Amino acid sequence: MHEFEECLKHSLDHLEDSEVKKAMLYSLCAPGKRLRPRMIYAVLDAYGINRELGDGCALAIEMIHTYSLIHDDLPCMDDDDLRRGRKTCHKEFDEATALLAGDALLSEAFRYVATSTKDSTINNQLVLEFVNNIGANGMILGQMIDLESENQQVTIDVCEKIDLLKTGCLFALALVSGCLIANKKNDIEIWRKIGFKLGLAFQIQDDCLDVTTSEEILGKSISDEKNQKSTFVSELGYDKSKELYERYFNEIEDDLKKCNIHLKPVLNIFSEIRKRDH
Ligand code: GRG
Repeated sequence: MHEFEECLKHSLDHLEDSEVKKAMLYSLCAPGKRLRPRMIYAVLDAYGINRELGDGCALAIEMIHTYSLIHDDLPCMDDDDLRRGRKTCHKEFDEATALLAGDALLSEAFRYVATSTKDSTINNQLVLEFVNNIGANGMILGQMIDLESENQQVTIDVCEKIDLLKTGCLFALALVSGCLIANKKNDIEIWRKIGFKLGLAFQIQDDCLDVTTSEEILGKSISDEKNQKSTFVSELGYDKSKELYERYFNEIEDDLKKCNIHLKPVLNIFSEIRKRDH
């Protein structure tokens, strides 16, 4: 992933120097796990396709993920101070610059998606997948329902919907993008299903980590309790939540084994996620 870090560092070289560019790079190059780009590369590896073909979408999805984190941390959302082991973007710069940095990362992402392969039909399909998964039927809708649920006790079904939209959509998008770039259209819906289940498992695991792990290790503020948000752990308890996400991880492995691909690269990243401590 060393090369990907270099790609990230240079991904905004075409922009004029400015405070907003500084803020974009500050958040983009902060030490994240790069899970979504790595999922794209893992799907390409699984089909034996050259990884470099995934660079455009890998940069784009990390930009979109970073934009969502910058906005999620703003005072009008979760109002957090710590992200990826550093001060949040609005604490390091200011609110207006952080808002613009998020907006600009979203815009720049589409430069990379629209030009990601040599095949314009595939590029168009990728753009639509991005829009569907990150927009007001996807990640944004998840954030809206999440904000509306603050200070209220919501059902497990609502918690599940929020997690599928906020986290599952980007995971599904990463896996489906890899599949589209590999030109394996018949497999798209299998990857989508795996991505959503993985997002749900990841988010329930995140709720569990929030109660067992410190902010120092997580590298982010833990604000669900402060913001009175219902989570799987608050509704089901820790043990049942852990049982549930372990069951989802097992089901994901079973689903994967049904695919006619070289499993190792994808299993590796999924088992790394399963074992994570932050
Ligand atoms: C347009 C105002 C506006 C908002 C955008 C904020 C937002 C919509 C959506 C929020 C999405 C969000 C923050 C979901 C949580 C997703 C999540 C699991 C984040 C942590 O992912 P990791 O652990 O983080 O992969 P790193 O830092 O390792 O990349």
